[in-house]
Amino acid sequence: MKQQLEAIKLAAVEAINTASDEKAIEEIRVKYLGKKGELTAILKQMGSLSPEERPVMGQLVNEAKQSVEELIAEKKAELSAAATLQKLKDETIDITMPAKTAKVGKIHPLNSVLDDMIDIFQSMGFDVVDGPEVETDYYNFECLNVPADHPARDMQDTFYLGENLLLRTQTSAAQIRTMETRKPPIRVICPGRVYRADEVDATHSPVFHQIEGLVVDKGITMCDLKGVLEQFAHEIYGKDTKVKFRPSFFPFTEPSVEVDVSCSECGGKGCRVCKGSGWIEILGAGMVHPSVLKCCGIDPEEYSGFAFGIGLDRLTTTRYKISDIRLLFENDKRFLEQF
Ligand code: 2U9
Repeated sequence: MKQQLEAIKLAAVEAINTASDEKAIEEIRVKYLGKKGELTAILKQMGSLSPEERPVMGQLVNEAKQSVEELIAEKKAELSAAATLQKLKDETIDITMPAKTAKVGKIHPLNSVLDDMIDIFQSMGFDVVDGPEVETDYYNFECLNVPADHPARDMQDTFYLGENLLLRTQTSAAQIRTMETRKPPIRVICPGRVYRADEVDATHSPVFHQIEGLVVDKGITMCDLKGVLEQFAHEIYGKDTKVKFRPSFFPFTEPSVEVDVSCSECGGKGCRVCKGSGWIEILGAGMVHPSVLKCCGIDPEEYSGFAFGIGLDRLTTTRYKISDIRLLFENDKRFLEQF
């Protein structure tokens, strides 16, 4: 039995010395010291010994158990320290490595121009309103006094989604909805995406952006229209810019005007940008047609108003000297990163 004990102890010491990780050491503990372990089993054989041999053998087994326990504890501590060291080594940060640069997004050029425009109109007391891009024939055309035979209502020019549903061709519909829900005084701008069935080329896109404005109150005149739009043109193009109002026609405004500014490229002398005229057209506007006010439940005898529409895309391409409108919609990062 003594020899058997010696052999078990030797095998245990050998196994402990060669254990390579904490899992292996735990398996060794179970193999020798566990409930069914080899050293535990030897204690159970003590019953077969004489009463004189029993305490001697008992002491030897206990000593062997204790020394195996101590060796296991030492090896466990050693392996745990080695594992911690290895973990620290693996997690070491090389502070000499070049840092990963964070990619910072840029504001889209259309949004930069839009932000400036919103700032200008908000400083003049306008609220920003929003509306759906899918509209009904009623809000997009009928209530805006666009007659049934007007070319804009043609399938060739408008994207119809059903008999009465369409992709809005102007943001005016959102302002009709505003007039239905708010009482004058009304002073709103409505920026947004609009759609027309245009052929695509460097200056035309079937989706483009507008900012429309509407003012309705008692005693609003063409003077108010001129004052607001002149102020806007001076803020966008500079104080020395000349502003010209030309008579025009729109079904939803009467009288109607188109507004030109002196060409910022040549100062009005005439160049390639202004096609030799010295002027650049920037927006359309007019006094809201009485039929439009009536359609929204506003009495044209008591109230009057003016409205305007500005194309955002051409303003953006001229400001940043962008040669092709399609670049604004392609989301090519190499293009967008330049702004
Ligand atoms: C209501 C009544 C009238 C908005 C207006 C224009 C003139 C205009 C164009 C500018 C360039 C469209 O994007 S563009 O092609 N717009 O010329 N828009 S008056 O008139 C309104 C708006 C709302 C209730």
